[in-house]
Amino acid sequence: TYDVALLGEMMVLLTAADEGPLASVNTFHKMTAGAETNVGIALARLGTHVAWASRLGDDTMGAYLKNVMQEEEIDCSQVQMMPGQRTGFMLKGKVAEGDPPIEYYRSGSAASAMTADDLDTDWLAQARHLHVTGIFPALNAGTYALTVAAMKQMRHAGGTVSFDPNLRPALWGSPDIMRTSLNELATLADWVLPGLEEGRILTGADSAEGIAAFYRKLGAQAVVVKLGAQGAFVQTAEDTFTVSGYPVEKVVDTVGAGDGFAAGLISGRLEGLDWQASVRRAAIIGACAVQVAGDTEGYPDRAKLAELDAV
Ligand code: KDG
Repeated sequence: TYDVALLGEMMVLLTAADEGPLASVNTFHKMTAGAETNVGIALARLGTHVAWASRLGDDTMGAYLKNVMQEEEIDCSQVQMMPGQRTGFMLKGKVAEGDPPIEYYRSGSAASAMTADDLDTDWLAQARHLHVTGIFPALNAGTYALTVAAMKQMRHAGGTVSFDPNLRPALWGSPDIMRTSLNELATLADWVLPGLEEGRILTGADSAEGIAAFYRKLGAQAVVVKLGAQGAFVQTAEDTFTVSGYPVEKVVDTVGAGDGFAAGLISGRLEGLDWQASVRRAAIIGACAVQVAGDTEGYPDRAKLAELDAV
């Protein structure tokens, strides 16, 4: 049995060593990307048992990614290496501030061909929780249907589902399709975790309060609106409050922070912490993630988390 089940595409991330337009950068560092697998890595570092279902190309990059996940002690028994297919990758620029430019090389990748037929309900039944982001379902109708089926199945089996909309306009056909599809997925989630700007785009509400009210009405048990350095706004059936941000010395790269945040929240809740303590843990891990160049190398283990939490 596992604590958390994940679906989603993992990619090789080539991150620029120097600032400047991607086309003129000569040196890239090889790392890993993928919102769902980032969450998995952050959870596993805390000792949460994670299982990941996906496909990789039967190529060098696929072997590299699978090895990374296994080294993080994530169960990959549902990861298929597809003969003759390719593993996706992406480029990420280096910036002095703000979000970095990214470029995808993922269309036609092995993971993007998954459909609802790939859902193994016995596998999913072994987990207590499913975490979903808006990225994998954005790839195409097949991955969307697979995501919906997994969310429905998890709730049917009595588990909980968290959902991070993770807006990626480049992956959706249009802003309207993006909004409608992501809000439909939100109706199948117990915990909805938008960023403030994402929530504004998806709901039309201006404030964190308005965004939380929108998703509570759609049936979410808890809505956590991420406010970046300001922390997070939380609304549950019982309570409404704000958790302050954890101090950061220098922001190096914001990508991966939302995934670390989700992992902190999920691990806290599954360990029986209350919402306040879980969101504080989420904010700590988000703060760790923004201080490094890659998505995942900042995620703390238990000892590091305890040290940071004591400050
Ligand atoms: O949340 C981080 C992800 O955005 C990053 O790892 C890449 O999955 C990714 C994507 O598709 O943008």
